[in-house]
Amino acid sequence: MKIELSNNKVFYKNGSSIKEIHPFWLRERANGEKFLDKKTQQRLFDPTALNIEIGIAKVKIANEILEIDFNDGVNSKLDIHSIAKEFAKKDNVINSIDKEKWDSSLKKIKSFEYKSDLFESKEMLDVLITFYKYGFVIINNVPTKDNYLIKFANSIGSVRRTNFGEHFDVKSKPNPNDLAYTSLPLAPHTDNPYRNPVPCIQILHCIINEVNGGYSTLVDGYAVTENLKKENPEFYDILTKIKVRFKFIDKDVVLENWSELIKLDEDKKFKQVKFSPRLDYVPILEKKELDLYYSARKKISDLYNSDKFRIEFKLKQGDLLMMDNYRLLHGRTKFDANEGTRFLQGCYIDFDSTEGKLRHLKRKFNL
Ligand SMILES: O=C(O)CCC(=O)C(=O)O
Ligand SMILES: [Fe+2]
Repeated sequence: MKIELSNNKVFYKNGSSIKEIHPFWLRERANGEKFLDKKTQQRLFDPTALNIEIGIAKVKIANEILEIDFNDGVNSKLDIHSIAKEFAKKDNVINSIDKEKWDSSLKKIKSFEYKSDLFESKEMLDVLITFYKYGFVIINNVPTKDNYLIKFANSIGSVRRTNFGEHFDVKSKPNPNDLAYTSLPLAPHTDNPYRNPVPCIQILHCIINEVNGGYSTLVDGYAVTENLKKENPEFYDILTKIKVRFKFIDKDVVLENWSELIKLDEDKKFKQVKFSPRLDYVPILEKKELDLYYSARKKISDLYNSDKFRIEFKLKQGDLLMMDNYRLLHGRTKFDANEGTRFLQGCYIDFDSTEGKLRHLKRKFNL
């Protein structure tokens, strides 16, 4: 990418293509202290109130700085590199971290040790990169007293409160309002598909684990759906098209959301999986279409539950598991509550928390 000038016009050259940059696009980026608040980098003027016919009176490039005099009297100096960065049309911080598909052959991924200054450290960047690569990360020895989980989550971003509260206690309880609060096994599922929007990231923090069972399980929904796309394109296709209804009922709330089991982005690439067969209601369709849908759902369920894709590990006291609820499925093996206490605390945060922290740390360490 190169910026070139000709006849008071600014062009960008990419390979053999040369295109003019709209003068108003450059004018909107006027960045002197009259135009941009130094601290917040927010505009001190409203570009929608300007005449969109504004043109360029004079322009030059010196020392990688594009200096423009606009014909409304404004002078602006723009860093060529910051203009070049704007030509990537997608977020280039998160998208530059390639997702690594994994299955049960995944060797132990890097786990991290908690320290009180973790959140502002370079290591935190590593924590977040691991999270974006694999869809989960584990941090050992996180303090377990006084709902420290909330402090932890709020040190990355902000806790997303739900009707379960700011956090929830995962232990076997009398009259549970969710099967998570029993000692039953939980097959791989994504959390809260009935919410709008669905919570992005789940954090589970092990406070006590005295039982023999109660292993945590994880499945990479990205790996499974890519496998399905290759092996059974017809199944993949229907699961990306039909919206099912997810529902959750409690005494003072009825939550409902419709969604495909495999959600794609605008480029038809993986965006999100939802899977919670205790909560989904398939719409009434032609019998033939339902034949295909039910076969497809059975197939993806078999894959999610197969030994080929599931990893299993035991969380010990202090371990904190942070997982992408749009990419991974999680569950647990059964346990016997008579053997002792198994107590996890959970909460949710959204992607703006981890993305915001990642960008902040990259800026802080000039990366
Ligand atoms: O008990 C567990 O390990 C997980 C429970 C669960 O699925 C949840 O809290 O969302
Ligand atoms: Fe769950």
